Amino acid sequence: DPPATAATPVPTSLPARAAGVLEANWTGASTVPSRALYPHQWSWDSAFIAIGLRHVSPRRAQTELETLLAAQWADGRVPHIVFNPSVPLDAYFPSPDFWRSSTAGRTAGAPRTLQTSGIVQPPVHALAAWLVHRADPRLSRARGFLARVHPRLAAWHRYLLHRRDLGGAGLVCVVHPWEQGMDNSPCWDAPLARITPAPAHSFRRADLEHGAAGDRPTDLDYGRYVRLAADYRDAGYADGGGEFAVEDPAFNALLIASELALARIAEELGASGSARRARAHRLTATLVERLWDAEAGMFLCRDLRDEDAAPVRGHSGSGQDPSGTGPAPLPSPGHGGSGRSRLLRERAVSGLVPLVLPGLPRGIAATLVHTLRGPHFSVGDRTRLVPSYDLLGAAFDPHRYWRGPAWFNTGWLLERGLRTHGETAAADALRRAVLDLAGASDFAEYVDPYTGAPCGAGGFSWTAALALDLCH
Ligand code: 9YW
Repeated sequence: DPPATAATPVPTSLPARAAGVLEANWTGASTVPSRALYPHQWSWDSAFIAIGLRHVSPRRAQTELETLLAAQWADGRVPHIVFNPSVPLDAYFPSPDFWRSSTAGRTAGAPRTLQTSGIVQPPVHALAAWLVHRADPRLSRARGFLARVHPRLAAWHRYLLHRRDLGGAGLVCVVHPWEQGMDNSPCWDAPLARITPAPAHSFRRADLEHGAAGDRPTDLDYGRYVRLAADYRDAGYADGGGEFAVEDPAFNALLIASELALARIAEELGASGSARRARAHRLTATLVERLWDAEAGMFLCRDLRDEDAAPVRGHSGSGQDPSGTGPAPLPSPGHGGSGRSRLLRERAVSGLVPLVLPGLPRGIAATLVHTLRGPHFSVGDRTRLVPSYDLLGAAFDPHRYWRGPAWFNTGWLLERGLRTHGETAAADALRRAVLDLAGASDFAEYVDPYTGAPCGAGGFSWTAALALDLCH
């Protein structure tokens, strides 16, 4: 090697580069997912970001979650976006004037002064809060961090378990594809096909100014997203009546993982965690009962609005708050446990995420590992990182958002799942892949699962945060 000169750039380590991304995307109270494409605070992004940020600044990681939870609605929902009032309205669509949370969301208890969206995202927050606490317990106790976030997290879970149990079986439903966080997953194609799209001229997409059209959802997708969100808003964000209702495996698995974290948080605060642990156990059994598909060797989504599906007998509704820590249980607004529903046959990464659950039956965990390695996902073989969708699926596209590309948050979750179930070598390999591709792609939003080529936004916060976490 030639001797280094003043002009030779000193290679910066991966953790330092990742921390640099988080620093650049920090706004003073929270972190934007990406400066250009997503200039506000996103809910599950903030949870993943806090998990990485805790290694750089436990204080900032706590603030990240506190800022998000400060925008919680009185009914317990944590909105999927908290808008930054200093960002111009046309920087992101749908903007606050679309959601109109402070007026349309009044009955549901939206904040009066903050502007938010009215839908939610996966509940990774209690898990994040617990991990953030553990990074610096002394600081956390001195600031009363867990004592302050615990009631909000408990209310958040209560909202999901009571207001969103639309199937009456105990699992939580998403009422919009954006809620599950994997916006244009082929899982939504069938339930979305029933939705009449909003006319293209009635809205203006801002995402295409920052991302390549071939990497993003289509205009037709957007028309349907807009229609569903507008209908929800026009119903005052009341739950139960919408045309889209799906039980998703990742959303529910993350809720269960967060219930387990809430049990530990309760214990740290001197209360009992056993009721929450028991509930997590029951929910895991319900997840298996409702969404496991032995033939596919993975979990699938259940569509609750398919009029052509055969009626199914429901299970007993959750209806209770066994923790006894919150207000009286609310009646479920769903269909009371009966109704028509159908498993959607698409194989998406969401159906592998339950591997993160320690209480998964051993045979199911082993089958998931097998499926991860098999031809549909080819992890450790033909793909470099877990694809978001079935490599053999008709809708597979290696570049289009959640229809094939590999994302780092799902990589992180599956790494954790593999480790939880004793698959140490596979977990180590996935960890290496996440770190290599995060660094090589300059912390891309997502990558081509075969080549690792970067797609979407660069300098993406959760990519940096989760890579940072895996460095520790
Ligand atoms: C959009 C912010 C969000 C993520 C979602 C992802 C995308 C927003 O970006 O949705 O405009 O499509 O799908 O999971 O939280 O990073």
